[in-house]
Amino acid sequence: MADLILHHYDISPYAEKIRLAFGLKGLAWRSVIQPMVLPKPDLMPLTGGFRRTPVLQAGADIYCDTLRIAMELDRRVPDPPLLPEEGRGFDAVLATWAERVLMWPTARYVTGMNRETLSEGFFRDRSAMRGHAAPDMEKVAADLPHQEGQLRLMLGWVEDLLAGPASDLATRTPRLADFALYQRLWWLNALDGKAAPVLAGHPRIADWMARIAAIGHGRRSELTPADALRIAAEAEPAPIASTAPPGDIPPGSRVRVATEDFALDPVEGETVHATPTEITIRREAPETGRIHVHFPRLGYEVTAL
Ligand SMILES: N[C@@H](CCC(=O)N[C@@H](CS)C(=O)NCC(=O)O)C(=O)O
Repeated sequence: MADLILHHYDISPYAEKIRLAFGLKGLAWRSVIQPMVLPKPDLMPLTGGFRRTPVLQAGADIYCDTLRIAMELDRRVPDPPLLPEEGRGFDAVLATWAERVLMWPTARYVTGMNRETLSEGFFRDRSAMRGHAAPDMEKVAADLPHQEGQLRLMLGWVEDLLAGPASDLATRTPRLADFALYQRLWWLNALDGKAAPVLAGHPRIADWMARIAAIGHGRRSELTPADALRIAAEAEPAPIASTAPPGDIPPGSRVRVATEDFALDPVEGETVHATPTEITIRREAPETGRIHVHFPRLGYEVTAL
């Protein structure tokens, strides 16, 4: 099987999910550092326009979104599973809450508290990604007490969950959902750590985070973006052997796949394979030749062209 190549940057919380997944499964992987902001000239030929972080590459196969990456890692190394069948409803609710609700006060509080470390270009890029004008830094600073209040409420809920309804998170073998919650809290320690004090006074969260951090990142070695492109150009996409029932989109359809949230990043291509949970499209780029780009269906809109 082709080597696993993660396109990421070190302070990406979503990438931290996948680095921990490598640790959990004891995997060796190659690390390609991509820019935090656009342009991303060495990533776009691989994804066809998807800019989000992280992206997993295996030869000429490109996996977008941490959910789709986890599906592929489970296919390669089933044990321990990131997406076990048992408990999947609880896991999906936990991950969705962490990444769609807790996401916002953590993102706003960390970037606001560390605004002097982050460049103006970073704020401009993220606002443009969400279709907004660049933020006024005075307003960002003035909003911090509100964000901190929201965050403290939610951290109280997580502390409560760990005490009772979700106490098995403290003992079970971690899964993707555990890493989804963890990555939001890990982000509070990121950059200059100016947001980290908000975590104090939550002993269960502290113990649980230490347990997850101890998993580590597996065996990482660096690779240049140019080498990653060369590997894609020299490879052919892996044959898709699927026993899944056919989905709603016949193979060979020309489609556009775009995230449902703020950064649309549409990618166009021809369907190779589609089921209710995943879709794979074929693309060609001069830098890479033929590529298969894989997405989850959750959170992505597929439009027939
Ligand atoms: N649903 C996506 C979300 C990924 C995401 O939002 N990542 C952030 C970085 S942690 C991002 O893409 N930011 C913009 C960028 O890196 O260009 C996933 O699970 O992979």
